[in-house]
Amino acid sequence: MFTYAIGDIHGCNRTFEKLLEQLPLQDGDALVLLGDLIDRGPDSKGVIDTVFRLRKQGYPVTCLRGNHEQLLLNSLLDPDKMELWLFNGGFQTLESFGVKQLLGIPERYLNFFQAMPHWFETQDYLCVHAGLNFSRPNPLDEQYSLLWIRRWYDEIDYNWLGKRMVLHGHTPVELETIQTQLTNLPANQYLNLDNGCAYALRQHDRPDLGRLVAFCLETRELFHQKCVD
Ligand SMILES: [Mn+2]
Repeated sequence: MFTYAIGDIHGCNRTFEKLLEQLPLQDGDALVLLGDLIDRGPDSKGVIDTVFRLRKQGYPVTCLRGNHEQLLLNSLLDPDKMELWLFNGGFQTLESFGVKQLLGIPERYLNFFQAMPHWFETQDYLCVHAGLNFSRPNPLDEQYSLLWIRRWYDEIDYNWLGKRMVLHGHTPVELETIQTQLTNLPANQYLNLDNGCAYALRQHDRPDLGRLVAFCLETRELFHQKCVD
């Protein structure tokens, strides 16, 4: 039985489905999505529907909360936060649901967002969206950093971390960086799986980005799919 972790999908459901086709998924295998399933890309609703389909097929799919899901949830509680979410890709998410307002999104999807955990742990791995604030006695207590932190590698408290390896997304890096981090995984104990899939959708000067990345926790094999959305 294998577990596959997948980086930030950002509404790129066609790419997500193509990546899934590449994975040798078998009964009993599990998936961990590292957050930011929604926003920016064209089909956030479709991404959640793909998760629902996989679960129906019997695959346990853990969907971590990313800062983008948190922006959506914040807007639900406080309409003043709405603009920030909309301008960070929330418009595209509403569009994918064919609605103009957040409350137009069907309840089962809102319940899905509300239920997303901030982190997930296996025997060997700690999975988070962005990273950890190691200045805290228990870095898992600081939800803000789990969703937003960048450049935390120099602060890692290896006494606290023990033998666990951290898998995360949130900060797009080149495929080459991901491969180097994989080589150094036993020593450094961190691996970023975000190659900025949604960057392929907009004008940018980062041709080294634009793929969705998956990683098998047991075999340590990397899979990647160029954005087709
Ligand atoms: Mn993020």
